[in-house]
Amino acid sequence: MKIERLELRLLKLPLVHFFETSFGRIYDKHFIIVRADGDGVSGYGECVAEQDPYYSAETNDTVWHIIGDFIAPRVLGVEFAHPREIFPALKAIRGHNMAKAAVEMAAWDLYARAHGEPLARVIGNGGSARERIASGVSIGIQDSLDDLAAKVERELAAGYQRIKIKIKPGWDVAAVDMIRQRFGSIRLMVDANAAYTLADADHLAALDRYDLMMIEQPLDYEDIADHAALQKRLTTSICLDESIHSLADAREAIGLGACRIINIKPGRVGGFGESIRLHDLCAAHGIPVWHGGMLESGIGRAANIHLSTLPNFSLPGDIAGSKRYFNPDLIEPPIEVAADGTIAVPAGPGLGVSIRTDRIEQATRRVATFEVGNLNSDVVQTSDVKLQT
Ligand code: OSB
Ligand code: MG
Repeated sequence: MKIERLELRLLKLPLVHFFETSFGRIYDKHFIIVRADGDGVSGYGECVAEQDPYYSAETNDTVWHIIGDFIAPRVLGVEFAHPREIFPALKAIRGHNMAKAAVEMAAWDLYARAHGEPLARVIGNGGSARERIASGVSIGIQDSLDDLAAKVERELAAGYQRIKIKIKPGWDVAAVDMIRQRFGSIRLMVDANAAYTLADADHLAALDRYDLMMIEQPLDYEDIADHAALQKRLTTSICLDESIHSLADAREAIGLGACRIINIKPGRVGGFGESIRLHDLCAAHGIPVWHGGMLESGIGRAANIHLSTLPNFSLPGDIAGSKRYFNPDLIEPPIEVAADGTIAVPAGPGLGVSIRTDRIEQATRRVATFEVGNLNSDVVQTSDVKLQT
């Protein structure tokens, strides 16, 4: 496969409902879509970097810079036998996994489309992949416990197989207690997005009596050692999200007993190639994984569904229906969850969904294109589209 042209678009799309984590509240999603042209087809990738460096150090602006100045020159016009060769080809660039993953995702889609195969088959090396994936929801911090109860009720009625709520100091034990009292023994978990420290261990241990599936990323985003100490003091399983940036991080976390479960987000680890290796490493150590979410549009969401067909994705992921996020979505048909809380894996080539380029165009705030032979800034087309307010 060979990428002849890369196009970056920075999009702004309003969220159907605001999303609040321990980092704060957002009403709109600002994100980059990558289109890769080559081998007579186009592939799409979605970047999970956000406007602010809160979930991760990367932002849309750092991604724009790293792709344009460092990734594009290393992939354009280069013959790759398989998209899994792309991450190793970017080894000289330290970090910036979200930027790498966005380009790599477009390359996987391009490769799968050029071969007329669904992405899931390429990811699974042609093996028979599952046709549906188990879906859960992530419910942000709400203005009141009543608002939270209304949300949980709606998502359970929609069929979702597990509920995750975001927690932070001041919005934790009482929220979980309320859900257990009102909704009984549903599959429930919490995600702290690094809002606590080891000094909160006794407070967090108060969650042990609620039979949670797991507590996700309670401590610092780079920490592994304190998580290991905390896991010894909790009966609830710890799941790491932010702390796992690489296979080396996962090996260390598993070795130290810092978690019993790992959340996989391709953007966090540098793409599908690394996600597959991480999935396999966890499988070899008896660590179940599930697919995380970053409020993706249908493009990233479809890709996540394909990856989730691998066998050790044995817990419901944060991959829910399009209409919880964007209306309309950037794809047709939108991703939908069935009454049994599962989502069908799109069956067509590549991502298996059609891309609504008109909607992408409408949401675009900035465009840049990079072509073989047109790599210096004189010929790179960067135009700032006037912001609509
Ligand atoms: O920690 O899993 C997270 C969204 C943005 C940043 C971090 C996280 C999340 C979610 C949302 O939990 C999951 C979803 O896409 O629904
Ligand atoms: Mg998380």
